[in-house]
Amino acid sequence: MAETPYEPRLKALQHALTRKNLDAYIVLDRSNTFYLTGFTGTFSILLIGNRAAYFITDFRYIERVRAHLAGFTIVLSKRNHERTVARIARRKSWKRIGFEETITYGDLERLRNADRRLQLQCARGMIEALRIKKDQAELLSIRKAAATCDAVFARIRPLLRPGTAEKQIERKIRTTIERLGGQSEAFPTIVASGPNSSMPHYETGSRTLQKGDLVTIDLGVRLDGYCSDITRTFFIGSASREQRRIYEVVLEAQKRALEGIKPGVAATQADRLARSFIVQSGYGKFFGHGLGHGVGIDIHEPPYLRQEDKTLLYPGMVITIEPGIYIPGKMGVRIEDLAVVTDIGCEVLTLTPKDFSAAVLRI
Ligand SMILES: [Mn+2]
Repeated sequence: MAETPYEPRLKALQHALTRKNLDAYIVLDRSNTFYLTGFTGTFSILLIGNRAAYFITDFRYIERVRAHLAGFTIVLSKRNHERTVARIARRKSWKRIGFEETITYGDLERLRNADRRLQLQCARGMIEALRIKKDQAELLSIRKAAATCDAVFARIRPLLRPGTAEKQIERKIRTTIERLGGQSEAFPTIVASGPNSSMPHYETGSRTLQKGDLVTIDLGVRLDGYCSDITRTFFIGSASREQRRIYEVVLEAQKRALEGIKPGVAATQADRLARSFIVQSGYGKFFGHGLGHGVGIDIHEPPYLRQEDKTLLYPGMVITIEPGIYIPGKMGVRIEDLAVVTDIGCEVLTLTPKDFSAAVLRI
């Protein structure tokens, strides 16, 4: 049988448990569960000890996981799943049990009530820390998801003309993603035209494109359970002098970051590479968000490229580089690419053209 990526991930977590002096770890988070098992159902509890791992689920999923899950003992739980956890922990003499910071208050309370002797403690970020560095299987999925972004942009180009509504473009993006083999959008697509573009997380509406508009499109594809993320800003017909100036500043800021990012650079330094150029150009107060974020199973995950984050970048991290300038009530420009940190720098995975001449669309 071909080796799956899951065994090494489970082993890495088990090593981390030992270092933290934990007997076991409870995993409820859906993304962490997917990372460790590939399971995409809505209910499971993983109980992972140093030498044994249990996958607890209910009758809806039992058949599916029995066929597919290696490395875990499958446990069918009928009701009161927390008591099932407590029973296994007692049998294995596990006392110190860590849980994720995303656990709900209700789940935690039920676990506590299931067995008061368990020493439950929050051990945050244990799996998230492993997820930061992507393995080959993950990189392959992310590359495919990034290439799909480029294919989507190529196909929606004809819609970017006066008279098209933001919502129409969004719909076309969604259907194109599915036609190209993506599972879905990685997040709700943003199509922000004219003055709407000054809101970085604008909610796509019914405004129609006009000649002289700028339109910012931020889209992502989910494929094989992994996300991609890209933003391009286009000018419908022509760009004003100010629009062009802002576009060139954002593009240059992004270029500086892409050239400077390499292993050993701190997240905050990466942010500064782009930010200092935007500040020098006089637009510092209009770049209100961080330079980027990690992307993987979740669209936003560590590391976060922002001021005050000292995380050092290392090979295998997948991050966005997305400087922007937003002038309230007027316009916004963002240029975003997805990149993987390599041994010597970073490799950009989204390749849709972004030089100024490519951004101005003839109508
Ligand atoms: Mn992004």
